[in-house]
Amino acid sequence: NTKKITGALISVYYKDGLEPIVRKLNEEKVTIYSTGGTQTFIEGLGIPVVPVESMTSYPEIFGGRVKTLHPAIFGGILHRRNLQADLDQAKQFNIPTIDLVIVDLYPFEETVASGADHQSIIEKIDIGGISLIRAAAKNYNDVVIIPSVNQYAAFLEILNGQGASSTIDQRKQFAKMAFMVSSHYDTHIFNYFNADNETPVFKQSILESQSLRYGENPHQKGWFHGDFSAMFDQLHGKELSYNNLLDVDAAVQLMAEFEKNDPTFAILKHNNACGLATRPTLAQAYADALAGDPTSAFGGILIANRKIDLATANQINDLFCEVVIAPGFDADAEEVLKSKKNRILLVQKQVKLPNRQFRTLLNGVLEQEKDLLSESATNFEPKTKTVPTAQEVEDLIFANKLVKHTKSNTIVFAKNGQLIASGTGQTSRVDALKQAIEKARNFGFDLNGAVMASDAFFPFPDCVEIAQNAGITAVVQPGGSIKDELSIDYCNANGLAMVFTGNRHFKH
Ligand code: 93A
Repeated sequence: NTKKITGALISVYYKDGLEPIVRKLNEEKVTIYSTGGTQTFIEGLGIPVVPVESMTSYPEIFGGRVKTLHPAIFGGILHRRNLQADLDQAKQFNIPTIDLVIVDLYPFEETVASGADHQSIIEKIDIGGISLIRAAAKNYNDVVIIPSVNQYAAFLEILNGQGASSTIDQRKQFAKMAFMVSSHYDTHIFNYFNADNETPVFKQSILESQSLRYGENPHQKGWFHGDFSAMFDQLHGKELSYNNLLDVDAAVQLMAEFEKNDPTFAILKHNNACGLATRPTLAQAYADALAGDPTSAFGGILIANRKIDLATANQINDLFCEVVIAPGFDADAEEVLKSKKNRILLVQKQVKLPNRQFRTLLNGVLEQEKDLLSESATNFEPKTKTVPTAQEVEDLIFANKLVKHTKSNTIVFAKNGQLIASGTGQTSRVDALKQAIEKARNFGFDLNGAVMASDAFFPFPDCVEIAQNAGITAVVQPGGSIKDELSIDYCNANGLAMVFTGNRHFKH
């Protein structure tokens, strides 16, 4: 599947880096075709070159706006070498064979950045070059496309290694880079035309777009790029807002941890759980999730891992809440919940969500894999003389799942399958712990026998000491601090059980 290169079309804006490639092609007896400036450059190296004008019988016209846009050139690239009809037509119309295209596009991005005037910027929209790239990439079966200076090194290595030839894998790889170059180029043109910011910048991407009433606040515009209806059936209520969507995402990711549990209900506010409980019935789970923090639950996002029944719906109905998400709703339960006009009811479909996360910052984007690591008892490494009881192990697993979905720094308390309290998004771990203790007491919980989970290690033994004084009997944390021993010593001296997971679960 190796193909020889016999004819090359070279049209590059910046000539840097081209010389070794052209010399090698010449050595290999490849016919070189070229446009004005590139032709002059190659001739300057003392290498023979055929001007495109002699292929098209046209000069460059309209100030260079039309130089390569001609059937002789595009036919030379696009005719299929394995189709006799195409070969016959190429012969009939005197079309040359072009099996290598090297392009370096007009520097559009750079011209915009230089502060040039509008007309100069428009002139830097490359038409012929981008078409050459698309044509050669489309016909990667027969043609090698070098779409920018960034591919010169890889191509030179091929030339030096195997002469003027290419394999199908190499051609396909270059074609991929070609479409990357062309989409990147067009994105910059789009961004320039979208200077008024009226159109969302992701609009040209493969995602569907929908404009939202507003962004995080009413004075900010907002859009959602994605297909909401592929994930949820909305049975009732107003249109979801930007903040609703953030909460729905947090709720769905949190509940995925408890998918296989007994009936579990969670209430979220500002992307954090303020209540969560696992119980024999969903109605009980709801009641105990609400008990976790009835104040925060007002205006909250509710999610269940079971179909919502009438008993649960009747209880939910007393609460003002924004969204209720569940795998389904019994007909009578749905009727009850629909009594509030704006209340959003969502049936979650069984679809796999992407495992990547993106976030914009500075002038770029951060990308990472989602934190899909979830610990069970087998991941618990006992660190203390006292080991957790069976119930404590259950609660440690439970609290550790919650900690992963709560903003850092965080501390989570749990007892008998119920979230007792958490400290969320604090700048110090001790503050998160103190917040959790205060909340637990405010809502009338007895912390004796409750367990504690931490998203990251304890740098000092102060956390275990404060927790133990509040009644906590077992602790799960990643470990890994140089002062781990001090926390372990404190637990041993005071009868606390502590296990390490080795896995940190920051959420920023
Ligand atoms: O104005 S264009 O879009 N019209 C064309 O037909 C065309 N063909 C190639 N610009 C065109 N090019 C571009 O010219 C190439 O992408 C390259 O950037 C540049 C090379 O011109 P020269 O060889 O004259 O320096």
